[in-house]
Amino acid sequence: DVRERTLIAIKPDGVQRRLVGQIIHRFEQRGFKLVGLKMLQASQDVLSEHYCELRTKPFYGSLLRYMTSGPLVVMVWEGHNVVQTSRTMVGNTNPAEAQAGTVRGDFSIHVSRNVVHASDSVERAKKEIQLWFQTKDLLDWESWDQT
Ligand code: DAT
Ligand code: MG
Repeated sequence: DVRERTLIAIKPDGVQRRLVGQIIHRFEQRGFKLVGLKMLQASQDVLSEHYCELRTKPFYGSLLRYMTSGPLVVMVWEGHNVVQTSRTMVGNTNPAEAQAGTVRGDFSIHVSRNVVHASDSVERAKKEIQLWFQTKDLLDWESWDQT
């Protein structure tokens, strides 16, 4: 499905460390299409919905403190198999196990500061995109190379 979409978020450490451009560059270079982008300070409400499946984890409190510690850059990327390919590009949740060449493998060392979020399934991606974006803020633009 060439219209598949995923949610990618650059976490506060990624913004602090000036990695925004490099991360966006990797998705553009791979060939995905940017259809939504914004910088924001996340609210507890949105984050507790975003990470609802982790509510009972021991690290949940510190995860929410980290995610609200500074601005995020939240994006929607579109293209064939974008959910799965993005997960590969982002790398293992634990940077110690993330391959070199992945975002986490190249830019991070600890699971609690792993630079970037990527939706883990097409279903979750749909929910996350709805949670972070209004439909009107997602642009359905046509690539020149497809006309
Ligand atoms: P991912 O972000 O790769 O989808 P996840 O959904 O399992 O991973 O967890 C969400 C985030 O929670 C993860 O990016 C960092 C944090 N996290 C996960 N496991 C953790 C752990 N054992 N200790 C601290 N933070 C953790
Ligand atoms: Mg996840």
